[in-house]
Amino acid sequence: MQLASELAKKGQGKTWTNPLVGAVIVKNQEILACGFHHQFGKPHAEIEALNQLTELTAARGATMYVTLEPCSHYGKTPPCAKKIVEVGFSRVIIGQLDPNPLVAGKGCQILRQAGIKVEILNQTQQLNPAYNFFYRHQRPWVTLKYAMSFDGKINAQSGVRSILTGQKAFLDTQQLRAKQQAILIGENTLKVDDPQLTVRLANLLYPPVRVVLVNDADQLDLNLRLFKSTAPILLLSRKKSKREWPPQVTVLTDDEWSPQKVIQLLYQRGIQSLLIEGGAQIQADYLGAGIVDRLVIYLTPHIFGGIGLPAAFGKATPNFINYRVINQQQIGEDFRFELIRTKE
Ligand code: AOF
Ligand code: ZN
Repeated sequence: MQLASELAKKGQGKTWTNPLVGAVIVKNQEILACGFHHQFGKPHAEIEALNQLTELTAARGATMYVTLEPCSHYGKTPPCAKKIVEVGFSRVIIGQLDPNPLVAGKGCQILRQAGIKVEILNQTQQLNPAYNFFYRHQRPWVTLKYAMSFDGKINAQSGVRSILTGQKAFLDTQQLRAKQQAILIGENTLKVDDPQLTVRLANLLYPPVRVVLVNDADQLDLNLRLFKSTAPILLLSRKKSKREWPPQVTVLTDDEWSPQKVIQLLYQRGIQSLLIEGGAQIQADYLGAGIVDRLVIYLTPHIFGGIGLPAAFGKATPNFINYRVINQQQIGEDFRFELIRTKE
């Protein structure tokens, strides 16, 4: 199962909206074949492994280790569970059940009904945290990320972009972004920081959708760096747009884009993970609404001093739920804290 999990990770960044899945075929304590899900729309891990065999008969009586319950539905590909039965496996060891209601236990049922021994280990959930969360809670898995000085400021000067963290922390945030399907910021951050919100370290097949909450999309300066990249952009505007937009831009209008409304919209669009990157007002709104599942905080050894500089949260967050630190480490000059809710 460990090998199957390692294989699964090779699909990182290419399988959304599908999960990362790996499979290993074993007979007489010998590995006959391995496979993983390479890309959305391509064959599933189990089929990739079977395709490595010169003769399918070699797998008769064998054991399949697979990180996710084999599927039971006709999607882009026919059901893997049926194929496993057809080939004549005697045992299937499964990392976790599939939370996707299309499958959810039906894959196991097909296998068991055919007399195949099925074991569920419940140990591969961490491969696909967002995928699992999305189906369990019917909304994306939300991470809130910010950097602040030792005296709790997120900017060295009001209204001016400041780079707080060092190069190593920058690389770390790029890794974090690479695993997200959407990134959210507010209009103020867009104007002050002029961020690209792209993943520069890897050429991703599905770069995160850059979501920006704005008052009036038509007032935005098209020279902003956001518009220079072809990664998708979703502008959630309060005023209707009459502008011609570049092809990567979608504009949606509503009188009020509350956190709940935004999260619901992203859910409907199949977005399984969201990273909130500022600023102070949005951070407070989303934390206050109780929809932040994880916090990633970079603490940088500067003291800016003075009063009136923006703090990490623009207002009190009365619904603040308890979070606990699950990981802390030094990254170059900076310190990184990862927190999750005490209760889900
Ligand atoms: C994968 N890879 O290796 C396994 C999956 O549209 P389809 O046919 O590709 O079906 C996608 C669903 O199949 C996916 O959401 C998950 O429930 C199930 N199993 N998916 O992409 C795999 N075993
Ligand atoms: Zn399948």
